[in-house]
Amino acid sequence: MARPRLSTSLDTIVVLTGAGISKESGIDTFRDKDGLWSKYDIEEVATIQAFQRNPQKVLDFYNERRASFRSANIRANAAHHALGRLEQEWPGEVIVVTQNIDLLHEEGGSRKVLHMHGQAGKIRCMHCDTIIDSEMELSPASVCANCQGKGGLRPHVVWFGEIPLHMDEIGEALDRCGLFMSIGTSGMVYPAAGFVQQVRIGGVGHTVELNMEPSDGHSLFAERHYGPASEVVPSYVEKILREGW
Ligand code: BJW
Repeated sequence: MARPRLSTSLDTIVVLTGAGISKESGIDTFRDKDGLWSKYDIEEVATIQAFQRNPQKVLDFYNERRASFRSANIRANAAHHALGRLEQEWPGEVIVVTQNIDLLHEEGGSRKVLHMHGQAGKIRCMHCDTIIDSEMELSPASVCANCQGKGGLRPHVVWFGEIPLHMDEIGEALDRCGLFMSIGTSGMVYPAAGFVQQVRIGGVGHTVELNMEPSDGHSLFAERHYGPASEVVPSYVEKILREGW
């Protein structure tokens, strides 16, 4: 295993985020006690098989979820803003890799954001692969404006069994980063859960977990801090900007 080295100001920082960073903005997580998967069956709303079996049920789930993100109460919190500040003030590159489909990182000021599980504000046609920005409510009768096909429009999100987006770019960034931070993710969903191992085995980066509680893979991180994202993230960002890692 490569030994992490001390930071230099040109190091790339990769920040992986999960649902926990948006919890204090009013968006439910998945696997907490009150999370989405305590109310919905994953197999019925988050797989392509579910969509083929019962598209109305899957689209109802996503129509409601996508609409809820547009509520005026859903705003970036101090953790998103701290990462925006990190990108502005860190002399090297900062890449946010998010599993979240909301746009709160962008609202918090981050410009380099890779949405590996898609985006709530986009839809995709499975007939012609066209992806467009759209807030429209989808139904099995919705027609694609590009190919005129019916029944193929779906939210542009990544369900279980599908390949996450931007994987080549993410893999390359993990191999060369000086710091890998994992924020607000349970570490239960791959490939994101394996990023820390990739950094420790193949890269040179220091690894840090910031979460409400120890994640599944917490022991793989060299440094760990626990508490609400709105507190631990600004405080860790402050420390990095002051003295590195
Ligand atoms: C706070 C906080 C606060 C709370 N402050 N923290 C065995 C069988 C079948 C499949 C597999 C298998 N083993 C592995 C797989 C693959 C599968 C998988 O991982 N399954 C596991 C369940 C085992 N993965 C996939 O299928 C993925 N694709 C894939 O692997 O393709 C193959 C491939 C990969 C790479 C290259 C080539 C090929 C796709 C996964 C798609 C996941 N999709 C979803 C839905 C997205 C759309 C939507 O949002 O609706 O993504 S499911 C859901 O889980 C969502 C999330 O992004 C993802 C991760 O959840 P996250 O973000 O970690 O949330 P939680 O709720 O789990 O955790 C929240 C954390 O925050 C907790 O720790 C809290 O403590 C903390 N917290 N409040 C700080 N205030």
